[in-house]
Amino acid sequence: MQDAITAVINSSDVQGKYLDSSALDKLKAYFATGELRVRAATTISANAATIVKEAVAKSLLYSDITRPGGNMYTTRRYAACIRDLDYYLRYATYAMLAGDPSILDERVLNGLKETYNSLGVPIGATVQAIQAMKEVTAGLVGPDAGKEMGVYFDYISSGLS
Ligand SMILES: CCC1=C(C)/C(=C/C2=NC(=C\c3[nH]c(/C=C4\NC(=O)[C@H](C)[C@H]4CC)c(C)c3CCC(=O)O)/C(CCC(=O)O)=C2C)NC1=O
Repeated sequence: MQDAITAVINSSDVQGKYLDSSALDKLKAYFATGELRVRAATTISANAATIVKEAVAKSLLYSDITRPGGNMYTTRRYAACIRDLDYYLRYATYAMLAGDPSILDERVLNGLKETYNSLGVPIGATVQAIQAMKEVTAGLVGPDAGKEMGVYFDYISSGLS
């Protein structure tokens, strides 16, 4: 896993240089948003179950997916879906705190599409639910932190697509 600081340092180290002004600007931007990130993470962790529930209500409930024959039908599969959404929310929050998406590649997206395809989990509907979490989260944490979280929800969505 990488974060905004190690990303900048690693790329300077590869070139055997001190941080140049663009690297320093990236660090400054990251440090300047530190408080925002920590506050957003606190709000998200206190409201995680609500975020998932509202996102499901916005995107999946009362669709064919929750009816007999749908992939969320049966309590076991419904619970697996909710659990997956909670994973996405938690890992997007980690990535937002780190200011870097690498944790998503390593711990979430690696092999996920293949798993979904082999189980018949619909990817389009999953992406819709992730996008619904993005909206619900932005509503809770405000536009600036919401935009930052949006980067990582979108990263998961495009990694799945
Ligand atoms: C932390 C990283 C991580 C991820 C991301 C993860 C995902 C993940 N989701 C799974 C299943 C599943 N995922 C879903 C999800 C859904 N079905 C729908 O129709 C909805 C659109 C969607 C929810 C948004 C369902 C229903 C299953 C169970 C499928 C089955 O067993 O038939 C499985 C198969 C094993 C299991 O059932 O636990 C994995 C590995 N596991 C991990 O360890």
